[in-house]
Amino acid sequence: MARPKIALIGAGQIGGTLAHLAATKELGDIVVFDIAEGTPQGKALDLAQCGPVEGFDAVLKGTNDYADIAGADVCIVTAGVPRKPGMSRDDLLGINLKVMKSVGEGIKQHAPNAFVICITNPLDAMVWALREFSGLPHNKVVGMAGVLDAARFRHFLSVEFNVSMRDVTAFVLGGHGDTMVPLVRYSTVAGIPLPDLVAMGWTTQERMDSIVQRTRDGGAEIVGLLKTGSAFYAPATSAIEMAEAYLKDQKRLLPCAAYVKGAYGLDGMYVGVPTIIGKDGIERIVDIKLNAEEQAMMDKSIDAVKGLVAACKTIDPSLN
Ligand code: A3D
Repeated sequence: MARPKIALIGAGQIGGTLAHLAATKELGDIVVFDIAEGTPQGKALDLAQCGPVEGFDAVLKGTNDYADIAGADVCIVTAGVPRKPGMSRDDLLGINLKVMKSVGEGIKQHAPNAFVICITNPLDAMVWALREFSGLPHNKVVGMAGVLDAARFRHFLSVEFNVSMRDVTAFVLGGHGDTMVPLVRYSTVAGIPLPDLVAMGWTTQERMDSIVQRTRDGGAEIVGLLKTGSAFYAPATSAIEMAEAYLKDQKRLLPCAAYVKGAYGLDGMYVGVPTIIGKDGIERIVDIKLNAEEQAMMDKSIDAVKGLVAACKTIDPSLN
């Protein structure tokens, strides 16, 4: 049986890390596409030369030609620009919207059956635009944000409690921005909800609140440290978890920016919600019950995403 084909659109910091992870996990053969000449070719060759040492079998190819992504099973999109210190994700909207147009058209022409994972920011608006430009079914186009935001939350919690990260589960919903919604009530240590752990004296409400805020600011904290770009290791590993769930039909329950129509009272928009990912892409949206406070945070986040989508439509009237 032929190996799956994974196309990585964007060969920058995240794209290169995605290629390395996909190769070492032997998820398939990998094509790395970028408009920068030489960058995808150089990264693919460098990574291919890891093969003999790491012992993986994967063909890696770098290209500037969309025709090379033909027939891809999975496309992961990081093309665009990342933010610099002082910038918000929303500041990237104008430039990255144009990038989504060319990427969407490339995927539509050459890989219309792929499961597409968008990482480019501002995430919820860009995955929506990418879906519009590509015309692929909504269940096959999804944004990566919740897995990363939840991973950040889980990391901070495991350090706070001094327990293994493997035993910490967390949910972060809503848009991937300052209004994201870390759900304390649905986050646990081995099934014990965080509010119970506060009541048990494992931490204080004040410290819990500051961890929630640090999670919301998780991306900015890394941008502030790196100064020249944004996080790339954890974003890449998060997207690979989603790609693997699709390729291996794992039916993973992962928070993703998915197209929601009906659930959460929404009338058709992309936003972070719990989803099941398997061989059909987004197979189910999990409509969990929110209390009044959580719903208010979710509503605020939804409004922020709607504002970004409206801005996209103003910049590119063809999206109306
Ligand atoms: P970077 O290292 O700059 O790589 C981006 C690559 O895109 C560069 O190699 C560019 O040459 C390439 N590119 C630009 N325009 C095009 C085009 N039209 N077609 C193909 N390739 C193009 O950035 P990065 O890898 O660090 O980040 C990529 C994106 O991910 C940015 O928009 C970030 O803001 C975003 N990001 C999202 C998250 C989420 O959690 C959603 C986290 C971190 C970064």
